[in-house]
Amino acid sequence: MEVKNKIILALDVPTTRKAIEIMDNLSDNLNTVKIGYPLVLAEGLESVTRIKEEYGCRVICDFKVADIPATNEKIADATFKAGADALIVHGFVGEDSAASCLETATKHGGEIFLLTEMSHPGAAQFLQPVSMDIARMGVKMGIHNYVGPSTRLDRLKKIRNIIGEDSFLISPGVGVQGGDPQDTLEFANAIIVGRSIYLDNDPVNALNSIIDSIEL
Ligand code: NUP
Repeated sequence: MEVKNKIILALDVPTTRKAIEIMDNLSDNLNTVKIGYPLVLAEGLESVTRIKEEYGCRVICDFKVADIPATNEKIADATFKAGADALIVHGFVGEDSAASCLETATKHGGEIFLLTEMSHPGAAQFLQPVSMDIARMGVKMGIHNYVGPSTRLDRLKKIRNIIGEDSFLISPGVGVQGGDPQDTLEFANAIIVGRSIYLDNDPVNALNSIIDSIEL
């Protein structure tokens, strides 16, 4: 997977219209976006289909899927039918639940990203003690793509060591949450950035500044 400028835009905006307005200005410098609950709960999975059709970009659906295998399969099926290229899946629910998403993704020619440790402070409360085990589980399952935190680079480095250099690691937490783009890219293949771009008065300039600050 080649992510243009190593930046994945998190489109956590309330309407498809707003997402389109942002993408009209930024799409030249991006080929991958992440769409999650904020947009899909407001506008439906059609928002995924629309963004995909309009810009031809890769769409990662951030639904942090965390249910029993039978329900995960239905969630994954609907997501890929809407046009998603990849789906972010929680690992803490266990191998069977993640495997259900992986199998469904493969059936559709799509991919999953396994979420290991999250970037917010609360991740230290319950998730952190098991996040490296989640990464190990992913390796055992043959999963290629992972999500890890840019807010704790010592932990991101450990995740990279577990999953190996050939795996693909994307990292949220850059900007508003405190992570640094270039430092994160020492361990991650691409960074996920949302508010630092779409809340800026000048999103084009905000994106360009991040691109300028990283070694591509
Ligand atoms: O651990 C995670 N942290 C995180 O921020 C896993 C995520 N998927 N995210 C998502 O990344 C979060 O939901 C948001 O869509 C994006 C980061 O956005 P921002 O902090 O750059 O605005």
